[in-house]
Amino acid sequence: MIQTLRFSDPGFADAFRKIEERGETAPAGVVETVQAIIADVRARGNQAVFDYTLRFDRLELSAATVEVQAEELDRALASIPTDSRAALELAAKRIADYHRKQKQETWISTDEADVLLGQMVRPLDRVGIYVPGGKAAYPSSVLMNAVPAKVAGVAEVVMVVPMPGGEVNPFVLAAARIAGVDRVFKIGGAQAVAALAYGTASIPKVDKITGPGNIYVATAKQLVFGKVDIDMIAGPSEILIINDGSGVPAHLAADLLGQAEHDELASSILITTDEDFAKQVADEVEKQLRQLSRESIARQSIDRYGAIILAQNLDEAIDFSNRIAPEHLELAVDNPFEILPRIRHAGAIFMGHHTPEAAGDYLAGPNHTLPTGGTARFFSPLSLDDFVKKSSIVSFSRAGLARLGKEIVHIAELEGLQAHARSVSLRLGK
Ligand code: HSO
Ligand code: ZN
Repeated sequence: MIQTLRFSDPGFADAFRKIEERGETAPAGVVETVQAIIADVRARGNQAVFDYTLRFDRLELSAATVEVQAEELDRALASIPTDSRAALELAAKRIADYHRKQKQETWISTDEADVLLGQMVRPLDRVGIYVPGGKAAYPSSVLMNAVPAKVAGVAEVVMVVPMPGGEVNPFVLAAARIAGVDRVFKIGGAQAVAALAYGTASIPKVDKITGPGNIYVATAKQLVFGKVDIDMIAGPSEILIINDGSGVPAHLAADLLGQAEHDELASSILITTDEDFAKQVADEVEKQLRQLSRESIARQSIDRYGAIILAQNLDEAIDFSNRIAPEHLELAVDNPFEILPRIRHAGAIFMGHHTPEAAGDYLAGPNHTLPTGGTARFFSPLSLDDFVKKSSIVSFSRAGLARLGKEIVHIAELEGLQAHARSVSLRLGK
């Protein structure tokens, strides 16, 4: 049964710490293992990647077979049911429309000192998208990463996806095709991240790596950061639902379980002001758990990291939410717009009784790659900004340099940098 807590419970702090600290410590040896794999891929390139793929994915690859051919992507797209294709295409379109609105334009303007200043926005040249195999092979994640990259104008989007034993989810390949992914490679794990970061004879070096992965992948991304950019370090995912006693308990129970079924380490919390409602949700969670094909995963998550918290009022619930900065926040209340202005930290906010998180996972439009583990305090959802970078533009006229030159020379001299000072004074003929 999902635990019910009150802030006044003596065990509250402990119960809550257990939830917050979940998944924080990587199993011993992961960093060393990943470091060794990265070093090996740097040293031996393709052959190291093929060796690890044989060892971890039981798949024998060569330069001739590591890449999924364009015809294979076309075949995957043709092989899926037409309604699956239509659903994925609708999602891709809505994701593209939303991210297009995030576009930042290049700007140039002249200031009061007659200096022309601007900012030029340019897409990254090449991006690598990591797509997990197995349990978490989600076509929706392919769309959420590749579509914004394409909307941003990234010239080449490269995807890596492990194919254990040669098997791959056809929907993942179909989604790649729909999103316009340019090249797909049958590799995964830390070796794939290393290959994307440093390049091998077969795998092109990228400028940025995005996408979710297991602890080895996350660690590898962390270790290659700086050599390439990465999106974020995602921890186990979570949902917080704020409720005022309005709505349908079964709906909120389903939302909690939607998070729980992702991962044993996921956390699903409902905070409500209504004790009777809390009981009904708890019963519903139990009932619906038994109907899930991923019952075992969801049950472990609910038992360890699920909770229903009884709040005295909505103020208390909002304070709590701001303290934990949840990845997903549902405002399952009668008037969500009334409390929205008081929400300070959350990855994505789902407003009202007709907005389940799942809508955002798939096709509302905003990205489902969100900051986890309280990092919504300072991180934002994956967005178009992740796929562009900016250059500053500076152009002085002679008059402009004359107007500001004295202060430039002054600061240069104050720093003891004579050539800096001279580069200005010589131009001004002094
Ligand atoms: N809720 C997940 C995303 C996802 N859900 C993919 C279903 N498929 C993390 O935000
Ligand atoms: Zn989800």
